[in-house]
Formats: sequence, C-alpha cells, structure tokens
Amino acid sequence: FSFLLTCHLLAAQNYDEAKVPAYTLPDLLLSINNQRINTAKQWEDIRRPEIISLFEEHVYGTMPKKFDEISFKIKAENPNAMNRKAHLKEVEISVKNHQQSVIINLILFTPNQTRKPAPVFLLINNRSEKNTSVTRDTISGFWPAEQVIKAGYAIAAFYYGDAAPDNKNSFQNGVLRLYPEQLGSDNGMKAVGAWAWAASRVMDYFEKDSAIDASKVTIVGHSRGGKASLWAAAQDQRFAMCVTNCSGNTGAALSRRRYGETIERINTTFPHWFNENYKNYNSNEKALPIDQHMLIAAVAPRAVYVTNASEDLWADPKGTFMAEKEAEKIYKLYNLKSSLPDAPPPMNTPSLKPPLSYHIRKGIHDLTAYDWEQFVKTADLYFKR
Ligand code: GTR
Repeated sequence: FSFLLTCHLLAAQNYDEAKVPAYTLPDLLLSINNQRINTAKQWEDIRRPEIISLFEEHVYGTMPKKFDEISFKIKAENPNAMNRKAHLKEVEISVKNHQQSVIINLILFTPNQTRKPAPVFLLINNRSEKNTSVTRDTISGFWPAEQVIKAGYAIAAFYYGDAAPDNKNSFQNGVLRLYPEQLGSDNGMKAVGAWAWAASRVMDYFEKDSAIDASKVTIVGHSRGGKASLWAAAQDQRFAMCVTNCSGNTGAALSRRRYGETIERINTTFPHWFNENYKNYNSNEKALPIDQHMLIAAVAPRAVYVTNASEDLWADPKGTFMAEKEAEKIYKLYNLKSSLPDAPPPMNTPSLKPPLSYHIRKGIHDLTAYDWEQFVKTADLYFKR
C-alpha cells in the first residue's frame, strides 16, 4: 500500500517546457525587511549573510564553524610521481570535537615543473575511489590528474564517503558524529552539508601547505558532489572559484521550474541529503524564501563555472543557465562584467570567460576530460596564468 501511495504522490517528472509553471523568483536585491540592495557593501553586509542563513535554515542545514582540534598527517609521499612530473602527498586530515573524530583522506598531486606555490583543483569525489588512484593504474576523465598537472595546476581529491556515507541509514557515521546536536534538529545538516564541511577542512590544510597557493583554490563537484561544491563555495569565501558540474536540482538549477528532478523527488529518493525543513517544500517550491540563483550569487564576486550535458535533462540545463544568468546582477554590483550570452550557448561551445562561465557538453550526465579542459582554460584566464 505504501509503495502504491508513494508512486501516486510522486507525479511524473516534467520534460515539457510548455508545462513549466508560472513563477516569480525571490528578488536577489531585496532584503527580508524590504531594503533595496544597491551596492556591493550592502550586498555583503546585509543580503549575502541573510541568503546564506536562509539556505542553512531551509535547505542544507547549519554549517558548524567550530571544532576542538584539527591535525594534518602526511601518510605517504612520493616526490617523483607521474614520471617525475608531480609530487604526491596522501594527507590524513583529522578533526576532533566532543571526544569524537573524523578523518578525511586527501590525495594531492602538485606539479614539479614550477617552484612557486601552485593553484589547485579540489574534487569532491562522489564516484569510485579508483578515479583518484595514487598509483595511477586507473586513469579516468572524472579526475584527469595528468592533464591538470601538465597545465601547471595541483590537483586534489577526497572521497565524499569519508565525510558522510551516501546512505539514508548511515550518513551520520562521519562528520555528524562531531555534531550530534545537528541530528535532532529540523535545520541540522545532513550529507550534502557534511561533504561541503569536509571541503572547508581541506581548505584549512591548503592554507598550511607551502606548495599550494591557497588564494587560488577551485572546488569541483559533479552532480550530488556539484551540489556540495556550490554550497561549500557559497558559504566559505576562501574558495576562489567553484565548478558545479551537472548539479541539477538543489544544485545550480532553479527549483521553481519543476523541470526534470523536483524537490519532492529528491527529498524522497535522498532523504539524507538536505535538512528536515526542506521537506516542507515538496511540491511547494513557491513557499521557499530562496531559489538556486541565490546560491550562485552568494559566490560573487568569485568565479563560478556551471555545466550541463545535452542528454542530462534530469538536471534541467535551461533552468541551470537561467539561474547563473540571474546571478549576474550581483557581479554587476562589483562592476564585474559577465560574458554569458542571453540564451544557453550551443553544445560544446563554452562561454569560458570568468567570473561566470557555462557550457553544455554533448553527451550524458558525467564529468569528463573535455569538461576539465574547459575548467583549466577558465582558471588560466581567472588567475591570469
Ligand atoms: C541522481 C539525483 C541527482 C544527482 C545524481 C548524481 O540520482 O537525482 O540529483 O545528484 O543522482 O549524483 O549523479
């Protein structure tokens, strides 16, 4: 019976543009108490903090800022990895709070060709750990380390399961052990919050590693990892650039369009990703005080690269582009000109120029060498390399 009920309640997903409901997006430039936001300072002092709090309260859960202790241990090191092209470090990031601890295992390759601290790409790895093999016995487009090293960047990754198992019954067995109070509260963070939290602990490590230029860290995430990379970059302003790849619903796509995956659908399939309050918006998007354009805007004035794939309608490529386009308003407050076209660019024709970049790749929901090639080009422009 309950199975039938669930099927009934979960209406078929819409892929018809004509059936996208009429909606009004919450105004980026109007504060909760109706103050018009006209300057970058007002944005930073009033509206941006308000937006971050709204996302914490209604979507991703509160982001804990404190812990008792953090330590970094180099577990293994090879200065001549990748045929001497890179220096490999395997770092154990251990964080303690309330007598509990969590370990995030970081894999980091830095390029040997340069003596200067290197800018770095950090991937939240939500696929097989084989993708980030330290022996390089598996080389995949999901984390093309050789390609990135060759371009003069460091490349790093951690496995998301270290921070929170991606499972509705066991997501608590990670970062949340440190913050048990979050579990009982409707605005407590769950898995996506924990993945983003872990990215910030890696940032803590980068700030201590002299081989890394911590002012040039690009956080990369694909799909559920792309929801986490966007949330991480939105609230932790130390990330210089954010790549949110095929992140779709509750990532870079506008929820109010109800195109492809919906809030109800994501909360039903993945009840352990977002906070309890978010379930109040199942089939009730209009009641949300935010939409995802505001999350992209919260990264401003830093760089954001949003991607989609042509066969990934589930992630609503059009709604994703529209969300990024809306965020232009905030970059404008900083006198930063966006080069985004008015409508999504054709397939495999990236709009690369930072601070707002976008592409739609031909093909399926994935993170590929093609995508990384564009991220590197954008980083070259953004970091003026
Ligand atoms: C899907 C989910 C998407 C996306 C994707 C992924 O099942 O509906 O929101 O996160 O998984 O992570 O690959």
